[in-house]
Amino acid sequence: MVRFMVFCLLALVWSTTEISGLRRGDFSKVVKFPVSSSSQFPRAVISKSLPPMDEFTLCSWLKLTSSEEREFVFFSYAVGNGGDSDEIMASVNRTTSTTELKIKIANQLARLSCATFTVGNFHKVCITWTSVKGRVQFYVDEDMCSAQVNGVAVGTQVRNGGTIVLGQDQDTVGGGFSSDQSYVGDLTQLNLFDELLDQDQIRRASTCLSKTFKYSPCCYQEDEISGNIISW
Ligand SMILES: [Ca+2]
Repeated sequence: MVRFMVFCLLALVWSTTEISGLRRGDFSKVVKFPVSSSSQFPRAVISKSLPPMDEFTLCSWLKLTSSEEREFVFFSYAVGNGGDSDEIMASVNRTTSTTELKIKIANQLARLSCATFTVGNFHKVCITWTSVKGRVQFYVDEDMCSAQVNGVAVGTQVRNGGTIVLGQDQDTVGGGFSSDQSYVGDLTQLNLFDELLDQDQIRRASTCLSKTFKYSPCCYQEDEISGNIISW
């Protein structure tokens, strides 16, 4: 399977912050997504396509710093145009009563309330999907959210040939952004695997087991596993 490293691919398109040269496990490089009134909206582009995948695990450390009640998209992989462009789209969605994690795969939505995800703290979020039964599982700080979702993109494959954008939703490939879906906060150590990780592997993915650093990204050192598709 093709392996490529995120530090080779990230091209920053807002401000002058330099995030090239990321090292695996380097949490000193945190991508910050400030509130912005720019028509571009804060975002970073990984200008490399993903391979076709019939299962995957996406992990990242997220610190949401806005308490607005809306959707905050942290990962978007778009293929094609228009309504079918959400090949993968992952977000945090806040309402008056809940904070949900959401993911769209092949334009099909899974959502689940995860009470342990709180605003203003770093949390490790992992989302797994397999085309078998279309099963989606959400993990916050290594614990699976209360339930799983089935029937999402059953028997399909995530297509290749698209573009990844961090911190924004793409309605078209590389564009179609809207301010009310922009991510506001910090993001680091994003890892993507083209396989279904189990709970023990989730624990070792994207670093950090130490209770001391439970809510800060930290390096899990030799037992850490990092994404074979995107590795940060
Ligand atoms: Ca949109």
